Amino acid sequence: MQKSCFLLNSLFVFSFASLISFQPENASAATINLQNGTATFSQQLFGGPFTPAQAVDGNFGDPNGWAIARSPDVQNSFSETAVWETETDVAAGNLAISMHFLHSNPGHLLGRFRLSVTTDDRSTFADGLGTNGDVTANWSVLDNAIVTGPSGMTFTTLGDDSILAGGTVAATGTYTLNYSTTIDNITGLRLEALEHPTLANNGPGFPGNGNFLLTEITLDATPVQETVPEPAGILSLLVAAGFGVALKNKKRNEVCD
Ligand SMILES: [Ca+2]
Ligand SMILES: [Ca+2]
Ligand SMILES: [Ca+2]
Repeated sequence: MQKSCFLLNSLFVFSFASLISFQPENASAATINLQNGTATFSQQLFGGPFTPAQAVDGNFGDPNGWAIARSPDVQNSFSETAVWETETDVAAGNLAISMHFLHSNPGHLLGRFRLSVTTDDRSTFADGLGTNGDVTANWSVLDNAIVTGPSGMTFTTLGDDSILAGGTVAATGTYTLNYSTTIDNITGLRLEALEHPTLANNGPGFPGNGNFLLTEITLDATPVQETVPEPAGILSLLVAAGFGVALKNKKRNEVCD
């Protein structure tokens, strides 16, 4: 009887150790390449074009990126949208999206913007055109952003989950948006540059003409792995259940004393 009790206790300890060892862990972050940059409008003036393709070309030099000024006279800029495909499907989990504004003409940062993702087939959006491109897809707005940016700048989330930047506008800088999403198999990313009455000429950027220069946008994803126990974990559960039955028998029969 002592021997069988030892065996049961050993199995019990083993089963819990197995359960602990198979607890889910977050995978490490991976950089997801973005491709086929497409926009409603890309700036042609002042040495352009400045396209969303240049915002994912890995070139952090200047000037190189996406900008939206429309005229040298009126110098106006309006709400514009850029989209990119993810090179590979992105699993549900944590998304860190960084927008780098590195133009030598200071203050060319975005004032108001919103980020979204889609799981649509890549062939149905992002045709690579810098102007009048296909930005239409089933977009899901990302929310509850944790934002970091240049020292002295503030970030306020508005009712439509767009983000309004403010405070002391930096000469150059990077905004990093951290999101947690349950959306799985993400195929695309959308950036809406949005006007707002508190910005010069309504924005969307901080300069007097509402322009900005998005030098580069990057996506780092950390998938959250599923919490389903692996086979060894399931076996442990069964062993533990068996031990429970044995414990009941022990109490009834006092076989382990
Ligand atoms: Ca670039
Ligand atoms: Ca404007
Ligand atoms: Ca496409």
